[in-house]
Amino acid sequence: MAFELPKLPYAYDALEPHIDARTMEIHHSKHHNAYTTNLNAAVAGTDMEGKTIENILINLDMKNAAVRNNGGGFFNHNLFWTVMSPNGGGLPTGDLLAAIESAFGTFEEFKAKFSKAGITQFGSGWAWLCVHKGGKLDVCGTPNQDNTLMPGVGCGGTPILGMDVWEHAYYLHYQNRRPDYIESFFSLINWVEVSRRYALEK
Ligand code: MN3
Repeated sequence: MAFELPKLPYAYDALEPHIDARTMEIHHSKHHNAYTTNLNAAVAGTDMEGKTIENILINLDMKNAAVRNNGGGFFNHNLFWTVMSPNGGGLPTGDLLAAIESAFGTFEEFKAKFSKAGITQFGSGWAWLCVHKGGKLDVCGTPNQDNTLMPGVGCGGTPILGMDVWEHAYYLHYQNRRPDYIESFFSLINWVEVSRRYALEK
């Protein structure tokens, strides 16, 4: 069973004005599609074929550049689309908000730390909110398509919120203004979905 490009849970123009429709269309139909196609080619005929993407990444040989880059790209974008919503933004609630306040002090301190991870990631990469077994939260940044499921990458744990800071995620609308894109991302975060993932992984 090959990996498949997931459908977006909303239209390409649904996240405007924060992320423009053209960026979304290219990002999903070209970039994410290419990671998916290349991942399928990279695992074909190996003992990774037929395994879940999580299983592949957790057990990854980091020297396998094709699976590292394309498996990371496949997983990361699958997560990215679901943690944004046209009805997103605002504050998390319940257990997730309590865990954020426990780990970072306040929501605003979490926002500052997560934003800084994205702003200071040199070149292409991601910012993550991760949960360790037991429920403790962590924030980190990773380069390229790496993520914290991979051995020895970032803060470890399972990512429940990911923010793409590759230029392809924002350049058409924001050009070099990555901090403005990051501020807008907070208007899109689907805290219902992030909370659902937190409850599954904690
Ligand atoms: Mn991307």
